[in-house]
Amino acid sequence: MNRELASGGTLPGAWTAAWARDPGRPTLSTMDGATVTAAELAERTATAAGRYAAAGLAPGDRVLMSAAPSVDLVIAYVAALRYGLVVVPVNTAYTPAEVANLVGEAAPRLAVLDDPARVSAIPCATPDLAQLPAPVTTQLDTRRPNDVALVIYTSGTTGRPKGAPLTHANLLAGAHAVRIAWHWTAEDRLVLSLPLFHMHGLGVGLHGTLTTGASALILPRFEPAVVAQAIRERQATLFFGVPTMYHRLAGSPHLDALRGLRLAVSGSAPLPADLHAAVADGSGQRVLERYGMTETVMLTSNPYEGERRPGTVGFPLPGVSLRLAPREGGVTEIEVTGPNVIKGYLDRPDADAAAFTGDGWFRTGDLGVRDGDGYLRITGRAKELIISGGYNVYPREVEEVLRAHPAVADAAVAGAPSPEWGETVVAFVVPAGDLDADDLARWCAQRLAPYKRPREWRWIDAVPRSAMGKVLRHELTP
Ligand code: MCA
Ligand code: AMP
Repeated sequence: MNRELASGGTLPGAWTAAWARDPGRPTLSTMDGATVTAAELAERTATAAGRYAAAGLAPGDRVLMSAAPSVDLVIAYVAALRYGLVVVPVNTAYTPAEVANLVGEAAPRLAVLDDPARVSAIPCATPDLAQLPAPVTTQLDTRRPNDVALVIYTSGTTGRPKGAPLTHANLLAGAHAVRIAWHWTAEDRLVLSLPLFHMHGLGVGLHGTLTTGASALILPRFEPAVVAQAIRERQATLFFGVPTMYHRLAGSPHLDALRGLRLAVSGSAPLPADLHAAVADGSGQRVLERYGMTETVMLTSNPYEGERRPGTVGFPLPGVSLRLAPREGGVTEIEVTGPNVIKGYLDRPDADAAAFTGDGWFRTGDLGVRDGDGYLRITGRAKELIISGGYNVYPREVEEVLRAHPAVADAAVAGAPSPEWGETVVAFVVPAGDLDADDLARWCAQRLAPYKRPREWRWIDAVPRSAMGKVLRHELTP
């Protein structure tokens, strides 16, 4: 196996080495003309780390981060890792109740937020860390490869959220794997318009950029016109997006801008073959689809050189081993292992027992087959998950909110196909009294982030269930 993938190392170890190789190289920029060179990033992250130290945080402490992409956020994040903090990224769309739940689980010492009012139980700072004391000099870059860098919470089917602890070694292996596979070099310029609280934007976009010593143009949000302007004005070479972003680009007058890129990558949800074709027709860009997971960073990718086959996710990335394990009904589940894969969830032996095989492989919960040429095709999910616009919605979490409403006797949710979102959430409700969709929508709005809220409502007489009481989701027809 490639030494960089297996030997571990830490993210700051790789990043500071890249900065030292070329201190004058731009690493981060924004559309308003700000540029941060490698030397400036080294200095500004050292100063920010000094603020964490001055605030009394110690290496190993957790810091929750939930903010729109910005240079300040990147600096706060990189500084946290350099100081040895464990970052807990949280979706900015979460309601105060959802954030409070994660604060309870993760017990962070500090929250870094655009809007400090979103968290009340612990000290908060904005991404410029202005609320923290003046910096003190502190030790940096002392973490070991097997120390945890990130804890990302996923929900799933078992009530309490599960924390996926990603070590420096896991994340660095993931970054090197895509660097190698996609021929990423220090000359590349990525347009980064993904959120920085998920693996796609953070673990692929940002970590890949910093590990390679390349640069990223940080956009606060995805907008087709701005992405196109960024590609043209900055001669960008790379763009990474979820299928919804390609759908929006394809439906806009800006698709042609992708022509200027060296590589456009899609992931987080299936890229429909007709969308792949529409992007190719309108921009000449044959989007490279890849497959990954929070717990594993990236797993497979279509080839950089050679055929990028629509409807498939290609071949295992460097360092990743993949096998197809037979399941009931003649289907096969994708199981993986490699230096990129977490060793277990945080304090959740129940979740570990479900997610890992006896010989230590990770069960992805995704069903797949290899086609005649070995390309992996994802054919379905063994897990209960709806993916909307690249965001995960766990049916059980939404159902628990619906069932808690006093006028709901029972409820179930399912994903309905959507050309824009991939899937949208549809609720099937058994009323227990007078109830209308507006009431329920308001109830959900107080408790669930917008992307988790049902977009459509169906009233039914009974939720179809198995003898064990499990919702028979395939019998719900959206
Ligand atoms: C926003 N809305 C959504 C979503 N996003 N509804 C369903 N699904 C969504 N994903 C809501 C908004 O709150 C709003 O609701 C309405 O839809 C329209 O919002 P709009 O302004 O059009 O949306 P947007 O803010 O432009 O967001 C669309 C987006 C965003 C840019 C596609 O969803 C996004 O950034 N998605 C990327 C997610 C991502 O990075 N996933 C990676 C996970 P209302 O009308 O009620 O106000 S990591 C992963 O999956 C693995 C590791 C992997 O393989 O990558
Ligand atoms: P997350 O838990 O947010 O990391 O989401 C990971 C899940 O996203 C995977 O288990 C897959 O179900 C899905 N996923 C990621 N990339 C792809 C892809 N290219 N095609 C189909 N599903 C994908």
